[in-house]
Amino acid sequence: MSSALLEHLGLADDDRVVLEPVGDETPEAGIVLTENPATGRPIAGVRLDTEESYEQTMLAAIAGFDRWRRVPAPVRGQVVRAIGEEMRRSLEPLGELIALEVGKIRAEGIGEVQETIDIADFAVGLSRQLYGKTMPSERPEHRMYEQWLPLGPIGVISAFNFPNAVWGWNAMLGAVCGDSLVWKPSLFAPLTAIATNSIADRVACQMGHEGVFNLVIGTDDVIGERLIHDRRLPLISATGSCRMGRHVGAVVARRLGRTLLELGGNNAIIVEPDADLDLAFEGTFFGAVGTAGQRCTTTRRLIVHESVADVLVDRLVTAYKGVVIGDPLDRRTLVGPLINSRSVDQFLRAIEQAKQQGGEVLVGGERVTGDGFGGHFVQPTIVRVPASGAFPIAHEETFAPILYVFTYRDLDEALAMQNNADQGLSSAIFAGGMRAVERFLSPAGTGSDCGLAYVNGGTSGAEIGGAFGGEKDTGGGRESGSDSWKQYMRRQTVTINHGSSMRLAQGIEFGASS
Ligand code: UN1
Repeated sequence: MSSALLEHLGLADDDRVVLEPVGDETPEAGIVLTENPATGRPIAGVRLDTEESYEQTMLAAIAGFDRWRRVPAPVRGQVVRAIGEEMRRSLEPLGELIALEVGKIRAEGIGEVQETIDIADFAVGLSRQLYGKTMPSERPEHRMYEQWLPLGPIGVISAFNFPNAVWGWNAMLGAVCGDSLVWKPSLFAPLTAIATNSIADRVACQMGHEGVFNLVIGTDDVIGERLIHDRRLPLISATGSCRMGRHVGAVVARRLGRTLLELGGNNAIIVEPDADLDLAFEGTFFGAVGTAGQRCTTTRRLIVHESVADVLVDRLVTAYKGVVIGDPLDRRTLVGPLINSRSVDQFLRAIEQAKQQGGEVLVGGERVTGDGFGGHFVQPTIVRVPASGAFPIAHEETFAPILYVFTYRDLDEALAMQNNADQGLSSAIFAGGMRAVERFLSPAGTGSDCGLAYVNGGTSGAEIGGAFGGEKDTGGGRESGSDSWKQYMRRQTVTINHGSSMRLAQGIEFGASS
């Protein structure tokens, strides 16, 4: 399976990919092994970039930018359209590669590529809508307007869990905005990155545009640090942990660069007494179990009214018991492996701490081993939180399928619990009546404090059309839809005097003639 797939996606011929020999022995210096998390076995070796090759790529991106920014935006949109078409043709193999390399189930791998296709479509339309405003000047015979200009080569850092779509959000928007990209993907998903970037670069080059889509693969120490310190990159868009984001934010701020940070989440679903419990069940199930709990939007906390808690939780426990865990490429599987053994350790440690802090494990809580489970599998887990006392583990984002269940009596209490998290990415309420919904969405800002708020839908699975991101430790950035494109451009306010006298703003008179 894997070799045919690598062949099909052109990876077998890529200079960076080392297919043979891939054994258990430590690879030669400068090569990283990417492994299949379902088996724990290596898939291929990938050559890492060095400082020198980084510099070459950077120079290509600078030259690429200088040519690309001169291409009219709607023409750039046509290149993005062709990339979207090529992604459509590669939908299944690319989705399968994602499943193979990061362990998300096939349907979700394909869904991720679909997300890139969707943002490509969005970006094509956008390429004719990079609108600036016109504003009336206070002075006669003056005109004022703003225009949006390409920003530069931009740095993109992405995490393992969305190795294709997060690039898509940045790359498709950045490209129509006239930027070139230098992408540093996760070292857990280098093959997906190579396949993804090759598609975009090949299409762009065939249409005569070299140096727009660039890739650097390397460690955080060597390549990551170079990238974030590099003053030639006016924007660093980074997705990953809060710890990483804090570092990137500080380094880029010191050089007065721009960041777009999309970091962790500790997302909650509130379930009101009059909620449609079928919907609440489905939303929670996908939100908490999907992608084996490895989305930044994963539902980590269920805050359920005490009157419906038992019914809903019993139903979830039954469903969790029936979940098919296994090979992500097997179409029956709902839960694939975690990305690596460290994630399994963190899962086990969180469960241990939950128990020590008085939590009751209602289902799951174990690592899954045995035949066919050579990789990093764990059971989706529900923990009931003790009625009183601190429960600090629920404040941590453990990147694994653990759902903490809290109960509440009144909505204010539930809203306070939902907002009592360091991060502010995604939130949801299931409710029948509009009063609770309106309090959750209050225009005074007293409801959910998150960047994403869902009503009768779970916390994960955003469409591309909205701005995606969140507040507090989530980093404040907004990617994907709406007006997120503005972050990939620089704004210029233009004032034109088309008269024959010099008039100063604020009515100031200055000079001898007055
Ligand atoms: C992420 O986990 O970093 O809303 C992104 C979602 C997806 C994106 C998740 N569209 O769950």
